[in-house]
Amino acid sequence: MCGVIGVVAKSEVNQIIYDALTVLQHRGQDAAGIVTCADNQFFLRKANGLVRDVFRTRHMMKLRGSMGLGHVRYPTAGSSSSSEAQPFYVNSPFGISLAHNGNLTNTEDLKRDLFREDLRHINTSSDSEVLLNVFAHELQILNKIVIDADDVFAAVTKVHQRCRGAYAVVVMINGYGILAFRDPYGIRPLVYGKRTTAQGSTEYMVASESVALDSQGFELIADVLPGEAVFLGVDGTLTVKQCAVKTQYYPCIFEHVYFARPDSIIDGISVYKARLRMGEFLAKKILKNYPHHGIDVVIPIPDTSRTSALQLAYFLKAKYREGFIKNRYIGRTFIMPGQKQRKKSVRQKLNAIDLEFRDKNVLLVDDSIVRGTTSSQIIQMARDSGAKQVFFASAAPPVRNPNVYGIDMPSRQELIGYNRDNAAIAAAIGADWLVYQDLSDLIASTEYKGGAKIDGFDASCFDGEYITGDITESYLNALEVSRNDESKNGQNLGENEVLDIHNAQ
Ligand code: PIN
Repeated sequence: MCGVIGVVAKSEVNQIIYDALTVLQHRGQDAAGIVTCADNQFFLRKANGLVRDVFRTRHMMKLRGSMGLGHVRYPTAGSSSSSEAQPFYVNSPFGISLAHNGNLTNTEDLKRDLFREDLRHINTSSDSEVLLNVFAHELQILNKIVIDADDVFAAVTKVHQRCRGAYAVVVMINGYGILAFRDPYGIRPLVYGKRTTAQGSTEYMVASESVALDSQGFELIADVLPGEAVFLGVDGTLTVKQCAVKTQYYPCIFEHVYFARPDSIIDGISVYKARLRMGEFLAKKILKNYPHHGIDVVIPIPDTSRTSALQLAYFLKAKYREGFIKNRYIGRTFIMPGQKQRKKSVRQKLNAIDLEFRDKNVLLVDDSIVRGTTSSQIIQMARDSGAKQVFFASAAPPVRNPNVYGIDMPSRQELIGYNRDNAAIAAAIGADWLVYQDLSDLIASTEYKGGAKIDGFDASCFDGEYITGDITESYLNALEVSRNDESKNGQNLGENEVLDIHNAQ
């Protein structure tokens, strides 16, 4: 998962992009980058690390210009080295830079075609570099010295014809402006907004989540629709066009479960409201399945599940307590490479308040169970703190399938829900009983008056249905090989990366 930003303004944009990236930091803590453009020159700074570590004053001073892009990266298989941090750049035509959230599912075919037919060389294993070169090629073969928004949209139409998978993209074209587009299913989120300067001119921002707009004083205009492209010209113009021949609105439901910030509105759906409703549906299921549940206290596993747990407790008429305190200076467990590190970090990250557990029947709530490693350790912590019985509720259904659209889920073998039924998962994590959200209820959580006008959700990690229609068993098997922890460790996630960061001083 990644976060992208694009800004076209009337004055320097480096600070706005930096600040907006810190607001999107939850979407990726692996690498960060900013590219700006001034006087027909691009200025780029990107490296592994958090936004606050990657950009020093000396970098910011060099990031000149009134338009630019920003990116934060989540580590996905094959994209962990600092050379694969984004934005990417190609010099021809015009000078183009691109940042991307998502994952292409036909990268290998595209790479081959780019090399053999388009005579373009791809120098990394990043699908974003592939995407950039496909776009650049399609713009180049229009053979125009001067282009307009329609030419840019024509190139996007070709990108849709060639690229499969999930992509929410921002592109900066030297001398022209910033383009944003979303794949024909709208799998990954993308919004745009505007603000007015004191002098009365309009500035635009594109971002993965509306919270980035809010924080910088931009007012949300709309979500970029599936297949749609938005062009923000350097002259202050905004042009929107549908570029895909066939579209279906199928955003990723995992954004609502876990990834997005609760104060974001994605595709017209409030993430916070959806999470509240997840808790309500879970409570109803518990009351139905365990009418004599005997739960004394509902305790969230911080942070994401708090919203659902609060509503769950309310509908169960049970107490809600903060039983685990999080060390806020440790990164998210979910993104850490290597099982050993992952196991070690749970206790470093959370500490139990014994009094809230002692002699109580406790319902622990988490947003999802992926590998089950966190859940089993936390259940053990609850028991160590004196809980009588420990029940567990997951605001999402069992994760049984890998994600191919840009969320770095582990391989199937590593998913605790793979080939296990509910009872086996409960036993594996050590819960007295375990309740999962039904997928129909998860979907219903996002439905409310004034909510989204979508066709459905990409819920492939729960139901195994891949909306792009190109995910075969052999694709999943190949993914398996690239995603297991051994292979990730074999890549550049080791000590060298730490050195890279320090050397970039
Ligand atoms: C963590 C959110 N959430 C917690 C991410 C853990 C699965 N895990 C997915 C649960 S936070 S495991 O709220 O953003 O801090 O099942 O893989 O062990």
